Amino acid sequence: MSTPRSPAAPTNFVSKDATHVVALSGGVGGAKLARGLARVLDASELTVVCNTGDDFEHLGLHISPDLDSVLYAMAGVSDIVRGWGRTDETWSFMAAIRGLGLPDWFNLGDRDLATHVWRQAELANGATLSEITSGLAMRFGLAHRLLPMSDSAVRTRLDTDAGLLDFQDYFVRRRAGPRVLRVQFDGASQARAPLALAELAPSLIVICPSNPYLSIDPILAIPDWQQWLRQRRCPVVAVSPIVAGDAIKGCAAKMMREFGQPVAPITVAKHYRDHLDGLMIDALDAAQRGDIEALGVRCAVAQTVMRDDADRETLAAAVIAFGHSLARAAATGQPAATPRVQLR
Ligand code: FO1
Repeated sequence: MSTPRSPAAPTNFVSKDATHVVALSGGVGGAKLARGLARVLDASELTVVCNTGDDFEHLGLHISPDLDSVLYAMAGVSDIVRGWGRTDETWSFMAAIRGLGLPDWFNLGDRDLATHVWRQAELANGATLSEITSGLAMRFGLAHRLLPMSDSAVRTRLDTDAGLLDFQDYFVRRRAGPRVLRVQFDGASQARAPLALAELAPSLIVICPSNPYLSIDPILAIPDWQQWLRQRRCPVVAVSPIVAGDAIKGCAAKMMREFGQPVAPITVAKHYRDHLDGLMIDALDAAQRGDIEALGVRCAVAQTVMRDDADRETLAAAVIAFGHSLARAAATGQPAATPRVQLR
């Protein structure tokens, strides 16, 4: 039985007229909500901070999968079905790689390759990952700010029943098959955020529906981001990546089972509880609302599965309304009203 706690830092919230949402995101699920947020917020109202623990070097190229998934989603050029890479992709490069007998387990589409060649060239010129990301964002016509969690290398590695594996070896080459015992983020304790975080004064922090262990924890493992979260003056709201006992995509559900945890939004609430004020769960999990609130985390119910841009916008607007209702409630000392969210 877990002990209820008071919400993370509500009495310190400052009431702000201006909206500035900082969204912490991984790839696929996070990218969808990032797109929704970008569609309902002005350029000055949103910063997306992206996991780079999945980054690796492949065929001489620096690959930043989550940054690219978010970049492509926000720009409206992502492949919705695959969840990664660009739409209208062609695969001549991969056919040529295969023809030469080179490693073909990680697929780089022809259009995607252009991003990688430019990123690699800029890195060779001495540019930082955040400089390159803002250059790419500009080239893809993004109005909103997109940041890597750090300019230094942080590498997610998984201790598994098949040994210690690099993230992409586990996730793509071995199709997330091995049993995960522990996750580590090499380089995180020395890594710095890519800017002075006092510059980011959000009215709301959103943890996107990404894998908590693989996509959000690498950001939380960096001391600058930890301290920023601890000193925040606004609510933190997460969207559960778990719906009806499964992950919408990826291996979060499998990892929860391997860690002996229920595959349920409450596991997400407990995982983030040091930082979390509110959790948005899917209508299919509405019955779990009371258990989550008993932890001291406010809970709102919505349609969280995003099939199209209308879903992404509706969820983004609901998350913002939920977060700001928590800030208002803390400012007035009143309990936050249960957010009424439109269900389809
Ligand atoms: N995921 C796969 O499952 N197979 C791939 O071949 C693959 C290639 C790939 C290329 C570029 C890129 O930006 C992402 C890519 N991903 C691929 C996704 C990547 O593994 C992500 O790290 C995961 O989706 C986790 O967010």
